[in-house]
Amino acid sequence: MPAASAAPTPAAGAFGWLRKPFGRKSAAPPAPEPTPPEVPAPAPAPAAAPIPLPAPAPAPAQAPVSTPAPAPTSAPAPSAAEPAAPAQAAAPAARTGWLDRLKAGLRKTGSSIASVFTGTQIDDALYDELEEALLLADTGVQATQRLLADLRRRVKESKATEPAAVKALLADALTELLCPLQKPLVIGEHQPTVIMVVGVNGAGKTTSIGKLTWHLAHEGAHVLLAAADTFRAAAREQLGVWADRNMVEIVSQEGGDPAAVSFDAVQAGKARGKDVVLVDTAGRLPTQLHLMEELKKIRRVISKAEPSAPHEVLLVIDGNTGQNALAQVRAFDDALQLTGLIVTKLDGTAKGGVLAAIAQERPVPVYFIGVGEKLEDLETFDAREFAQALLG
Ligand SMILES: Nc1nc2c(ncn2[C@@H]2O[C@H](COP(=O)(O)OP(=O)(O)O)[C@@H](O)[C@H]2O)c(=O)[nH]1
Ligand SMILES: [Mg+2]
Repeated sequence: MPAASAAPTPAAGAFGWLRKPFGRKSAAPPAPEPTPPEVPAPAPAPAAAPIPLPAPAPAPAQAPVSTPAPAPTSAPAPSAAEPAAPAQAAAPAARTGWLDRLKAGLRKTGSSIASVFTGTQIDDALYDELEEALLLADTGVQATQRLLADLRRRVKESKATEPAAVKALLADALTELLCPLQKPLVIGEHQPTVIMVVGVNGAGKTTSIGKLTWHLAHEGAHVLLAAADTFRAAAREQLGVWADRNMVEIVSQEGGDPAAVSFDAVQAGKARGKDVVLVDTAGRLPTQLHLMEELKKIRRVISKAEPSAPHEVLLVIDGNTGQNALAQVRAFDDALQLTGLIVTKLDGTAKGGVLAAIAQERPVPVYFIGVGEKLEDLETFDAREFAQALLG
């Protein structure tokens, strides 16, 4: 029996996104899509083919962290023989906790949108108010127009007569719009899976890498961190702290060239049989062209170390950035061909509508949302949950 089964893992399926049972030599088919969209997505089906993992080294999971106890430990750890259970089934309690925090973060937006539906009539005034509320929630002009048109159609079809019913129809419309963003990160197709993490300063890159590492390590995955934010000693140290907490290795080099550090890390990841290499980069604005060039160089150099890499290029965006987040997605995507997003700080004052704008204009999948500063405050994105949280 694989050693990982003995580790107090917070249930492989608890987060629903890691479909490779690390440390389990299972020939069983991967778990079903963790969160099947409830609404037919208009865009190409987002589901990636689940990937059976090339069974990694017998992975006795790293001893878990000395940090705050993981929320979901109450969920029964799956036996090694079983494939990962779908997320919701595994940890409803934990998931609800997340949702509460997300809802609390989005409450202001929710209450202003919800107030549109407190009247007694479905009339033009209602649609006007809704338009305003959506725009104020950072939804952007295009996504707002699309949602309104879709909503009017749904109202007509369902012959709804109560504003409250319109709110439910709006939740459906929003869910459908957000569905293309709902896609899990799949780890395990490559060994190592190389993930490059980019974004503006303070977006939450290093914190998100720490959280991700924590989840991966708890699944028995062997992670290597690359401190490619080489300019600031503080940045290297911050990543070092996360590495220590998670008891994973780190490749770091004082004042080194970020591309060289990334190259070394990928080489080391290959040589040491790591499952995942996470590359932390220095923050930059997309308008800082020379720094964007540097990111492209990191990307190129990574692929010299491993031609199939980087397998993921993730942009971390601060959920409070408003419409500027969309500009960031466009710019980083143009430069680096993003494969996914992590949207952080949705527990704060974020308005949330920007995800609708992203879905409308540059639908890069949202692999995770951050809802707090703690290790476990990272959750997969679920279109319907998010739509409901947004509408209050
Ligand atoms: N409330 C909250 N704070 C976050 C979240 N993610 C990151 N932060 C905080 O944002 C700040 C900047 O994070 P950091 O990871 O250093 O950003 P980086 O510059 O992109 O690496 C830190 O104080 C983090 O604790 C989140 O999801 N929620
Ligand atoms: Mg950082």
